[in-house]
Amino acid sequence: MLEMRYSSEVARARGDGAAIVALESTIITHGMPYPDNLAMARQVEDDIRSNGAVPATIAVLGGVIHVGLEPAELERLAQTQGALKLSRADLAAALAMGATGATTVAATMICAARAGIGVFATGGIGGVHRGAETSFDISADLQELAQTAVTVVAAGAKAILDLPKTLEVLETLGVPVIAYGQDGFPAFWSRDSGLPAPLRMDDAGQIAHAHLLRGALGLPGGQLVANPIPESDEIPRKVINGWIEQALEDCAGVAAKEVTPRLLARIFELSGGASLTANIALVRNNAKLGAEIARALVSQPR
Ligand code: PSU
Repeated sequence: MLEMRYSSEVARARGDGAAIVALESTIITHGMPYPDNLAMARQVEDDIRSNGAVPATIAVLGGVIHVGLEPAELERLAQTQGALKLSRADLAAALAMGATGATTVAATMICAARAGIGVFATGGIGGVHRGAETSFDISADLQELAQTAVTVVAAGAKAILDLPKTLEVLETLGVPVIAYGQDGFPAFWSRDSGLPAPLRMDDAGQIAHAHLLRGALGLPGGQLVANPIPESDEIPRKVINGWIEQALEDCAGVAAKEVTPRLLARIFELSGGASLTANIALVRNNAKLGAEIARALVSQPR
C-alpha cells in the first residue's frame, strides 16, 4: 500500500549495504531561492559522495515518497513554485491526495527511518519560536527527534528561534544534543550561541556508536548532532542578530508554516545574500560529517 521509490543510486547502495545519508527537501523549496537552491542541493550530494557515502534526497512527488532523486527530478523540484511543505501531520494526507511537496526535518526523518537510513544531514532544525509562550509555535521537528531513531546533523537550531527554550524542550523530550568538537551549542550562522551544549563528542565513530546503543537500550528517538559552521564562513553573532531582530519585526503577523521561510528570505535580503552563503557552507559541512557518521554506522558490529 505504501510505495517508496528509490533512486538508482540509493537502490544500489541499499543492496550493497553502503553508507547512506538522507537529505531533506524543504531547504530546497522553502529555504533558498532558485537557482542557488539547486546548486546547493547538487553540491551537497557531491560532498556526501566524495566523503564515501551515498546521498538520498527525500521528497514526495505525485503522491509517492522518493528516497533519492534522479538529477531531472531534483532540477524540477527546485523550480516548483508553491510546493507543499510537508511535516509529520501532512505526509500521509499528501500521499493520499497525490500531491508534490518537500519534506521538513520531521517528515524526512520518518521517511529515512522507513528506508532504514540512520543518518540525516540538514542546515538547522526547527525549534521553539520567540514568543512561543503566547503563539505556541514549536516546530514538529522536536517531537520527531523524540520518537524517530535517526541521527540528525545540523548547525544547531536556526538562530531566528528562542535557543534556550529549544534546548529546554529537547531536554524534556529526552533528545541527546551533542555538540561536535566544541563545548558550546552552535547558532546556525555563528559558531557559538553563548549556551553550553548538553553533550560533546569529537569523533564520528562515537556518535555512530551512541546511535546504536540507543537502539540496544530500546530508547525511541534520535540524536541531534550540533555541528558548528566552519570559522571562515561564520557571520559574527552581533552582525546576524541585528538582521534577525529586523526580520522578526518585518515579519510580525506571519504564522504557522510560513514563519521560518519568510524569516529566512527576509534575512537573505537584509544581509545582501551573506546569510545564504553561510547557510550553504554550513549544510555542506554537515553533509561531510553526516557521511563520516554513516560510514561508521555501517562498519560497526551490531
Ligand atoms: N535548514 C535550513 N533551511 C531550512 C530548513 C532547515 O538551512 O529551510 C527547514 C527544515 O525543513 C526544517 C524547517 O524542518 O526549516 C523548520 O520549519 P518549521 O519551523 O516551520 O518547523
